[in-house]
Amino acid sequence: MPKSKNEKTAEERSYDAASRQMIEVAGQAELDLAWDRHDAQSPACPIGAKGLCCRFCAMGPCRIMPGTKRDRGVCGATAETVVARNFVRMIAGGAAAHSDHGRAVAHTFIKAARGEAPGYEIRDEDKLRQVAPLFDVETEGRDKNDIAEELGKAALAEFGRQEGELTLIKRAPEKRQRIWRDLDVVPRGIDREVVEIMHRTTMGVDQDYRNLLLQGTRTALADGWGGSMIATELQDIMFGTPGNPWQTKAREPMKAEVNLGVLKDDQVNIIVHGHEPILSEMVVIASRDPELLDLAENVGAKGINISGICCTANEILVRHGIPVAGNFLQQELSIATGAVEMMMVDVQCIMQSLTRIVADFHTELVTTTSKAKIEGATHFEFDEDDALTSAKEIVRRAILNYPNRQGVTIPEDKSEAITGFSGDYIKYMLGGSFRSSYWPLNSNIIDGRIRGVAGVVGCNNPAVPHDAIHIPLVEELIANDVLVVQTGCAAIASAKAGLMQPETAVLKAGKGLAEVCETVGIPPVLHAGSCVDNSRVLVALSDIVGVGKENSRLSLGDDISDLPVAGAAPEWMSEKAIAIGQYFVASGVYTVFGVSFPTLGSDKLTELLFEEYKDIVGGNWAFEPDPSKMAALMIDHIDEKRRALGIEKARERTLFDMDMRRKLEAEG
Ligand code: SF4
Ligand code: MSK
Repeated sequence: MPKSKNEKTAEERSYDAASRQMIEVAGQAELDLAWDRHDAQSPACPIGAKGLCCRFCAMGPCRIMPGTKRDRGVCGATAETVVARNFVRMIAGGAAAHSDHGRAVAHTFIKAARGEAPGYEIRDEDKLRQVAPLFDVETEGRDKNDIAEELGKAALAEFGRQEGELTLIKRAPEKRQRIWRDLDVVPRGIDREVVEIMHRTTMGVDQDYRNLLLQGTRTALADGWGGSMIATELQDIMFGTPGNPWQTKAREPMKAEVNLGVLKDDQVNIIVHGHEPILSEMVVIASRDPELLDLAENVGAKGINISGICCTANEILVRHGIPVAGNFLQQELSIATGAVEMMMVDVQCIMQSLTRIVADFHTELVTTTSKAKIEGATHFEFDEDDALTSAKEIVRRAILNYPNRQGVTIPEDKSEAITGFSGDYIKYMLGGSFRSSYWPLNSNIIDGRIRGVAGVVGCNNPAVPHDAIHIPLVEELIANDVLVVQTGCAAIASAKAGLMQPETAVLKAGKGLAEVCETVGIPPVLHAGSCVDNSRVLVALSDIVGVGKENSRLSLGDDISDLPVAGAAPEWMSEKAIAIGQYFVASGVYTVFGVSFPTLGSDKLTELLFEEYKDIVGGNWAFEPDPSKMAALMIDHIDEKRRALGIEKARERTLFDMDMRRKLEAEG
């Protein structure tokens, strides 16, 4: 295989066949990809990589080098302080991104309830009636739009709240809530916690790494149990809960195709990319408009093909079965196919390099929100008061761009995936509509068929081969009877690798997990949605704890930290992943990150997060870049929790060697 221009082969850069093909194509065309820029930036600054660089005031920048005369900043800040400030600012960035998404959804939700945003409606009335009482909104005898307006306002008020406790905190097990209250880390308001981090980390304020981390924890909780959870719940009510069999228009998990092979050489291809489903939902509707379909035909196309990248993709995948073109590191590759008439972006995870790459093709890059403009892109401000008109206009532009296509190279690779396992749907699959609950899950964990549950989430990162950490990790977990729940780009990686098909249970899962999956009819790897949908996992974990209250025989402890569960983000890159990791850890979940870890510059702070947190919050961080060792850490943790619960039967971990991996790949 020829080498691409910066010496690494396509095989060394990606696990995924479609991406390898497009990396080759891009290399031959001398297109500049994230991998090339990563190589150009290497070696990374070792001081910054460990969190030891501070540029928070003009006396600096200061590079802290413990053990030398540069062991403090000009202001005297220690390694602990600098690393902690950088770490909690990452949490603030991530929490702000997820939460501002939640706020945007709440705005549209209120307008939809008032009938001021044509095209949007309250679709899942059952979920509306489940969520409203959490905010003390009366539902009895009230019209759905009345309830929704009051719920939307109550949710919106959480962002600017100044005191008290965030409402959705009470969904956590009581013991967990007590832990948070004792530590004084219950979030008071979403925006307030982010602002307080920015204050505390300016020059000369909070200079105690432990105290900084407490505020980091409070802010992360404001994300997971606040902003992200509000985004997920209101989106479900407004756009439909994935797989919810109780809502008015019954739904089921969606079968969809995933990978660059979903692009069509004879249709207008529009890729939606980013995170918020508010516009993309309307673009999906607009793409079915008969007038626009006629226009497409008139320009010589056989239809309009919408597909997605990153979490906007996940949002419309789990609700409508809209195909996914790829995950984070495939955004540039999708343009390099020459088959994309328009890439429409909203917020988060959008590379500025897209403007350079579209310049070599006919693709139009369109930004749609005043929060995220990109120099060189076309800006088309989306009007949510008349969303369908905006969406139709965008689709029309894409259609008119179709005749400008030049050569097209679309990889054939795509996989089928069953997706959209919201908590409600998992409970329904396990227990049926009359006794929908996690009882069967707890029972299967107790009898050992399912060893435990792992959340594998997060991004891609050109610092490690694309998808190549995700896939072996997930395969090793399921081979060891660990049920895997996924969100974000990690979920897309598994979907592309064919791991989200029910047959995967027979082919790749351990005997016990395969038995459960076959009986229930689910794959051993469940797609739960986008990055904000990690909040679904928090609710699911609380519900699993709650089973023990209903039936002590099925108890798995009285807190999330008692459960045989673990989390991982093997290829993370975004600050949002750090916020997610911190709220999982603070909720009692052992969480392993790959790639690199941003606190390694301070032994004391790393010790706090990796070890002392076990006793303080019941969950802790770990860092391990190797997927097999990462799986071992997670399985060992799960087994430790099983032993503590008295449900561990002695068994070996299935270790993967190269022969097994080759055999699995041949079978897959
Ligand atoms: Fe340096 Fe302190 Fe200023 Fe940071 S805040 S740049 S460590 S002097
Ligand atoms: S999109 S945050 S690259 S998962 Fe949610 Fe993917 Fe990470 Fe963005």
